[in-house]
Amino acid sequence: MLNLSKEKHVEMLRKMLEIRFFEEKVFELYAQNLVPGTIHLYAGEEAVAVGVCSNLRQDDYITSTHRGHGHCIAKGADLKRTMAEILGKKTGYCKGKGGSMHIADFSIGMLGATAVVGAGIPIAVGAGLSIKLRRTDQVVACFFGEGASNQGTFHEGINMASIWKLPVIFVCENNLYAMGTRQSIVMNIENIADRAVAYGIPGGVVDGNDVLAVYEVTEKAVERARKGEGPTLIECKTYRHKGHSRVDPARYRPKEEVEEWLAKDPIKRFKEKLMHARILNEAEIQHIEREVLVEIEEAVKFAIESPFPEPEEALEDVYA
Ligand SMILES: Cc1ncc(C[n+]2csc(CCOP(=O)(O)OP(=O)(O)O)c2C)c(N)n1
Repeated sequence: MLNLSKEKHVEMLRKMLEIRFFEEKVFELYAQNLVPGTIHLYAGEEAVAVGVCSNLRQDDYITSTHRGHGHCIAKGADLKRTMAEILGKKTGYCKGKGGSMHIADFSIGMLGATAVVGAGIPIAVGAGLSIKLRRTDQVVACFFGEGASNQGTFHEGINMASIWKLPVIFVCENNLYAMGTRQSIVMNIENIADRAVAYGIPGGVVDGNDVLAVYEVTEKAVERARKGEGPTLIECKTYRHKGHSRVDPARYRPKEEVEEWLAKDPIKRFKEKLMHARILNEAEIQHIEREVLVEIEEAVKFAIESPFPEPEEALEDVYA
């Protein structure tokens, strides 16, 4: 266990549960035809977003991906407004016009999810440059998948962040597949973190299903970034529990592989660790779970009862 307070451990477990229960609910709501557009669920990868964001201050930034609900929640997004946006409602973060893949909340440093694979990377580098020019000690955590690490944006962005020593933590969420494409088909390396060498920055692989391990490596990267020493590339090995998007049954994944990763469920493992270290007992964990379920139910109720935007509002807040 790490030398963290009981409150911090509880906060991390609570955030992971919020993400899991939120995603389970979104999965159900989609089946009820209440979600316009598609969704990409983060269930199974909670330890990454929570391990990273638990090191960040409110004024630090993150950039996200098409699989962004977990990043939003980990950075402190409002569950009600997030759910409302996914359901296309007026009370959502983008007034119901952005949907699942475009949630942003500048007040908590969440610079935005994006449907364009790899597009969050240059945004993070730009935010890093702005921090450097403003001479603050903020940092940016930039989430992206291993598929995105084959995009030009990754190579150009990481190079620029390196030469200018920008305070960016590049967090590669390696869930083994980009849509249905296994990493080994499109890359001749096993670890994306090896790419750090090419840009002269530290890089490392971490068990992305172990929230404390992710926390620990991020802590060092954040410290380095705050001191003005530049970026770090962290590769988190993890696995999405569901298909790429809601309509993907993920039949391309071998059954044994799915079972192996389900057994390494990050929430189950964290709960076991907490109980083993006597930080929380089973009853306390169940109590937190019940509280989180209520929170999620309230978010769903809020979203369902909220109105859709009016047709006249269609062109408001549109920039391009
Ligand atoms: C520029 C661009 N190319 C292709 C796509 C289609 N696409 C959507 S998600 C995805 C796979 C992304 O894989 P990865 O970056 O590993 O993230 P993951 O879905 O595994 O979290 C692709 C190819 C896209 N949205 N944007």
